[in-house]
Amino acid sequence: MSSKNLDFGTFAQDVMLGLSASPKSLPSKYFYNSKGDKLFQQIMALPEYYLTKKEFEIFETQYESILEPVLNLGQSFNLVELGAGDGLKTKILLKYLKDIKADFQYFPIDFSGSVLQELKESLHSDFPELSVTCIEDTYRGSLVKRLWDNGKPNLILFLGSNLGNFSLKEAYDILDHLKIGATHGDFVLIGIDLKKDPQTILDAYHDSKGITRDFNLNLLDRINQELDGDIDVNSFKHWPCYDPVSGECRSYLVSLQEQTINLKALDQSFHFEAFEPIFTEISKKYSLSEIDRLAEKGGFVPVQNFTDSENYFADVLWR
Ligand code: AVI
Repeated sequence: MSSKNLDFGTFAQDVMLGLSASPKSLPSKYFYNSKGDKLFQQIMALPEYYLTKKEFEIFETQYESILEPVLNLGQSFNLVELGAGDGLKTKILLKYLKDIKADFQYFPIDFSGSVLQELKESLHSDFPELSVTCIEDTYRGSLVKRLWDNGKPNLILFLGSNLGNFSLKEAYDILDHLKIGATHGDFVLIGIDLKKDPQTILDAYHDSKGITRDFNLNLLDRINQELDGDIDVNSFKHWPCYDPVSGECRSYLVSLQEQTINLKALDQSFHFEAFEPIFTEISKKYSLSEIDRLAEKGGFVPVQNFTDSENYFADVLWR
């Protein structure tokens, strides 16, 4: 590939922009290639990564209340899921909806084609009669296109603290897009990680097995593979840090030495000073009052907050 022929918005273009910027950064959406998808599955099973377990608890114990408002509409509806992943939590809702013979269609959306393929197969074996339409797209892209729009009301799921992977400013932009996607007086259910003991949060992004480190470093592996790079992955250190004021857990890859990396596919070299960081991910946490403000400023009306027994995580239902 020649650097002159790069399409805007591609991995190559984003790497070029991110590594040329000061401070350097790489978009976290690129974690999710097939290796990254597998590593993320392992992260979700880690004892330190409480987020998945807490949200699972909320779904297991409160699925009826979560679904009550949309079922009370008394009509056929769409269950739309942004960033569906393995659909593990959603399957709890799907099972209940199937048991009560609810009339609905499921639209899982994910940026990762391989994740969608796996989800499609597992849904086919778990719920053979379910009407499923997979959409491979970004959050914003899918919300603007609204491929699911068949005039029926929607319950849009945005689970797993995916909103946390955006800064506050970007989160408002996502909420603006959610309003475009939620046109029929729809409901949105958003999974949000709550502020808590900073150590608990930091441990979730600095696990003892080093899986999160590998997940972060996989960005450099991916650059090596896809852009013909010569990066020595071991010369970078995974460095997460949590700021209890902003609620931002920010992850970096810090160059342990002064070095120049070469990306042949881009015809480009990038220089790193010793201990120069690449910012790779934000995982933002909110308090319940900050969530109320988010709803109000974002133009949504809170319907109900669902939290786990330790108040670690919240799934908030808005209209
Ligand atoms: C997908 N996302 C909500 C995860 C998070 O917690 O920010 C991604 C992740 N990054 C490191 N561990 C997990």
